[in-house]
Amino acid sequence: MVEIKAEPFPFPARPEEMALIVIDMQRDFAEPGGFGASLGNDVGRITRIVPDVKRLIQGFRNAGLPVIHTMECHKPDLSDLPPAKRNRGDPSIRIGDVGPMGRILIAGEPGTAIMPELAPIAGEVVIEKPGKGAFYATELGDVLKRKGITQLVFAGVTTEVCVQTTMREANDRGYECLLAEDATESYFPEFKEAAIAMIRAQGAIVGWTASIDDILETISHA
Ligand code: TIU
Repeated sequence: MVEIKAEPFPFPARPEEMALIVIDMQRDFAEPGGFGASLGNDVGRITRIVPDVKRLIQGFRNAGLPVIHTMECHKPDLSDLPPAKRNRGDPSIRIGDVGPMGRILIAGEPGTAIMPELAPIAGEVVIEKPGKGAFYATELGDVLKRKGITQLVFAGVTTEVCVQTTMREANDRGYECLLAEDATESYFPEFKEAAIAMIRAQGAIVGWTASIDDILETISHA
């Protein structure tokens, strides 16, 4: 066992049982004309963390540890899109509608793709998920079991929506969860800060948080 410097106390790492989960680094959340922008958000906040997420992914690849990517997306016939999700709020265009990057959040459309800088490489698992959490209605649990993974490092967007939801799902399933603070972002800085605080409060009630450098320092020497 090795330790990663983390909050609220060191993370007891078992690198051989660890995977990186990169949540939803898709064009739809980061580029004008996509889903994030349709909800009225400043997508520039997301684009800014791309080099940091890339560094974390590269560190896991260099250490020979699995990188798993997720994508929030729906089937072209919308059969996995509950009306309650499609009809939520007052977006400028809805999930399934045609936007400048193709149909919003639909599998296979250009805007739904993972950003090219962070694209999965051969052999990396990509989980397509219809919900905010990556365990709901996906094969993620089976994939992790098959690989013998018990510890998850999290990156991606947005901190308080898909990242936090997936961390809570994972925590309830018995995984030890560590959030890379500088490899996640929200459209709302105050929500990112609050999500980090609530994850590690009460003695890591949902999980730990750490910097990319401290995570890579430990796994590169493991
Ligand atoms: N809107 C928002 O903050 N997030 C999402 O809709 N999905 C993810 O977080 N991936």
